[in-house]
Amino acid sequence: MIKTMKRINPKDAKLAMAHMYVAFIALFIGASAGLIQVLERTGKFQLPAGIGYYQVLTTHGVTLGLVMTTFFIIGFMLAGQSRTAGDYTKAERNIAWTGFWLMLIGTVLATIYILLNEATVLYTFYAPMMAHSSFYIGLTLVVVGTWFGAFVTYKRHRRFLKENPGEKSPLFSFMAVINFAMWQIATLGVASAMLLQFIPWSLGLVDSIDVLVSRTLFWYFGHPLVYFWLLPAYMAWYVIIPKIIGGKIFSDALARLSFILLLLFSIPVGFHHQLTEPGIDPFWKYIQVVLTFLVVIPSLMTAFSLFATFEIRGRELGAKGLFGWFKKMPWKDVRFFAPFVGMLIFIPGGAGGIINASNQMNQVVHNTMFVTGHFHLTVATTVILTFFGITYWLVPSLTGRTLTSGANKLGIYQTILWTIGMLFMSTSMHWQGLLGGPRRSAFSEYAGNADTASWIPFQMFQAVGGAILFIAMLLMIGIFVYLSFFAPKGEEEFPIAEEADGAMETPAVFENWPLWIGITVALILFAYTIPFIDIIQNAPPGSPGFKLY
Ligand code: HAS
Repeated sequence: MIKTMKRINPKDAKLAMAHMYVAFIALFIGASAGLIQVLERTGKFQLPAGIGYYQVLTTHGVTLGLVMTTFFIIGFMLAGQSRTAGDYTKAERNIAWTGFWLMLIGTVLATIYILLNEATVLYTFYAPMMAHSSFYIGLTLVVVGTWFGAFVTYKRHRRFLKENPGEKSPLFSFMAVINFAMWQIATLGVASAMLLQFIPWSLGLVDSIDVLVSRTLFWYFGHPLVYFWLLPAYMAWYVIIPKIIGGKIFSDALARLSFILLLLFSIPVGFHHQLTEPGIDPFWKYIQVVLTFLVVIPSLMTAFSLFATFEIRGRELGAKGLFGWFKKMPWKDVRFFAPFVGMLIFIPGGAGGIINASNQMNQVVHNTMFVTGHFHLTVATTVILTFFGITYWLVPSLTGRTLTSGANKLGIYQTILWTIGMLFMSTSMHWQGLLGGPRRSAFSEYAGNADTASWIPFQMFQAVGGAILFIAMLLMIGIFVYLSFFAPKGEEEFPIAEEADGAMETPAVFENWPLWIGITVALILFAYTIPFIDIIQNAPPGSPGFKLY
């Protein structure tokens, strides 16, 4: 039976909170690095003390893209599973703590080497740029640590099904299992690149690296990485938002189906990040572009489901017409407002993704600031605003405090500031990209070049956006600290919605894991086996590697 209590077991709460602390420290470091970057790109600001632009960019990408997201997501998923499927056992909790410590040790190790300027290889660590071996070992520990969290999640889900024969599993727990399954299958790619290529190469055990193999393994992981960020936001949209607006989940079956489709199609699509790379047969790029368009479908299903939830709730409250629901939503409740703005921004963010994925258009935008604009809308707005929306109730619920009306109001300001800052940043990034402005380029790379003068105004806009975002980040950190340590003691609801009456029954086949994992593996083998053999058979001599620092 699904638990209805408001708070979770204090020991599970402590575990989830440990992840949150690391996530918010990473947010502070990463967003501060972001401000420094946009200032450097105005050409009016010199980095002090010999700090390099690419070092700061690596800090920004790794702390936000890999550390902040991963810790937040695992903390959220563990808390949500404990809330919906029930407490973890002592053994399960110990496994999750082991994962947490491994991730933390790995993060500290990688961060030390980035700060020492010995791992200035950006968050995608493309070879032949070479980092200190400890950076790769650190990241590998982070990945291995996440597998412990995954294992606990599968175990708890299974235990629920065993303890409640014939009952449907909680939707949240089901979604957490899908997200971890996708992550685990995907991280096998990056883990093999680390263990078989980067670590031996950076230790000097081999003297060269096959660049295309390493990039292919990275992007086999890299696209599902972005869905690993997105799916927890979808969990909140499907399971939590309906409760916050006083409504119900439109359809449990539709939600599960969309997650299954995301599992199936999110991995065999990595080539859409490599469309301009020589060495990969265009036929297989074409196949993966087709699969990319298939992975858009579950997002459209999600949009449909959300509109249905909003409309049904709106009509219950007396709304009429297609968009009458709009006036009936709880706009003053930050738990709704922040994720809603995230959803809204996902409409242009998703459209940008479809542009990127379209082969011919990709030739125009690849490696330009357009792509940077795309991911500042998707991950840095849609996903992050949803994570902030979760923080407002999750943190007080875990720490035994309450979301006060003052903190709620500050949260609304925070959301508005973040959105304005990001609109400045990402609009100018998209535009600059269309004018050919390259991504990942320090001002000093093109300073004084007459052809590039047209980019400068956009970089000024990015600096304005970055400054607003920095203030918004400080505000968010302040709210987080307040909710963690200073808000009044009390009980904050952990909102979990129920399914609408009369919704279609959830087919039992959705719980058939060998089937879904089997199809996922088959699709991956189909999309990757032949081109991968081809890449290896026709490999040019390996690259010796170089350092950016
Ligand atoms: Fe992407 C590059 C294609 C989604 C993140 N992407 C990136 C990179 C990142 C990233 C980080 O095909 C850069 C990587 C790097 O460093 O090189 N992306 C896509 C496609 C989608 C997509 C097809 N991306 C995301 C998401 C991300 C993310 C999500 C993070 C969370 N992306 C690409 C491609 C590249 C790429 C190429 C490589 C480019 C290159 O050349 O390097 C799709 O999943 C998007 C589908 C989404 C939709 C939107 C559905 C809308 C919803 C909201 C409903 C709103 C409501 C409110 C209900 C179709 C669900 C409405 C209210 C009203 C009042 C109207």
